[in-house]
Amino acid sequence: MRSRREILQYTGAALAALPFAKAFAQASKPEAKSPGGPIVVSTWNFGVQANDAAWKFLGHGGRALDAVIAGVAVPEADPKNQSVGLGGLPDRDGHVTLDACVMDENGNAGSVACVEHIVHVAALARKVMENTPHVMLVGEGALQFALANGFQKENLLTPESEKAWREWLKTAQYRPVANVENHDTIGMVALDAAGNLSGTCTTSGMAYKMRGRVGDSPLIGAGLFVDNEVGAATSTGLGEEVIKIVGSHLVVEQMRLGKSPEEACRIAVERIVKKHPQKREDLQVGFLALNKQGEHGAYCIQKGFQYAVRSDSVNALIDGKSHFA
Ligand code: SD4
Repeated sequence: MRSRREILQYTGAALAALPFAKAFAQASKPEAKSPGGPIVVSTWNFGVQANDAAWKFLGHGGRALDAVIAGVAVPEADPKNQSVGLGGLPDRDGHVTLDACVMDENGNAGSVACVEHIVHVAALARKVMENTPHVMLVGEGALQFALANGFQKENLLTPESEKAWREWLKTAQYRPVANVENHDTIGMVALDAAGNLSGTCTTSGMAYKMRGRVGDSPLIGAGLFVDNEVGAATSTGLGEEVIKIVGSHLVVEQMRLGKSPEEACRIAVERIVKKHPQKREDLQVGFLALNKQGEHGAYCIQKGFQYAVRSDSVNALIDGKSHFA
């Protein structure tokens, strides 16, 4: 099996050698030729490593739901990743609060928001889906539920994240910039060999947010939506804008109308851009979609959003097309 570094070298060299459009076409081509699963896609460059973990299930006929939960567990447990799980940047008062949700092939959904002290919140959202009559638990109640279900209580604020927060406190200016250098959130959607779709989205949310702030990531329809008849979509970026257009649901509904994954993502992005026609450094949103045929695509507001794809024939990191150059 290739190491992560080898994969990045391989994909980096392949993409560097080609103009963007051609690289995108090449990377997408095998999916178009032999549609179907298994395939997994996820947001940002840390998606490459996460997809590897998901592939351990998908590549052996495993269920998409198991694959996505295992996949995102990698960045959740990585203390160096300051936007997901352990080591996530805190809110402006110094608390690390996590959001996550999950949907399976039967349309079941689970979600947790503003949870403290628990690393694997995507798995926790799955527990909410499978073991409660509810869809969403938040805050203290979500923590209690986690502890009652065997999750360990941990301090999620690493010395590095605490240092970054203390540095931020000197000016305390809230600028929600999300791009490849400082991205947040892993959204992952997968199609398994049985032809079933599932997805999850997990994040520490916007760094230095207000206490109690919840973004799009744990909201079914905003940060994630899965419809096993059609496809699945997830989002990253400024959650407030995604919530206001119920973004991932919009993407899936556009695929239902026959749009390709990329076109569906573009329509959702343009819904947001229409409200903010001027390019703004602090406004990034990216959507990522996978349809029932195993075709994938993404679109974002401004350059810088990348997504990772893994199937039998592809292991690549792809630049999402953007509205603004
Ligand atoms: C949020 N959408 O909390 C998340 C953050 C994110 O890239 O994805 N940033 O709003």
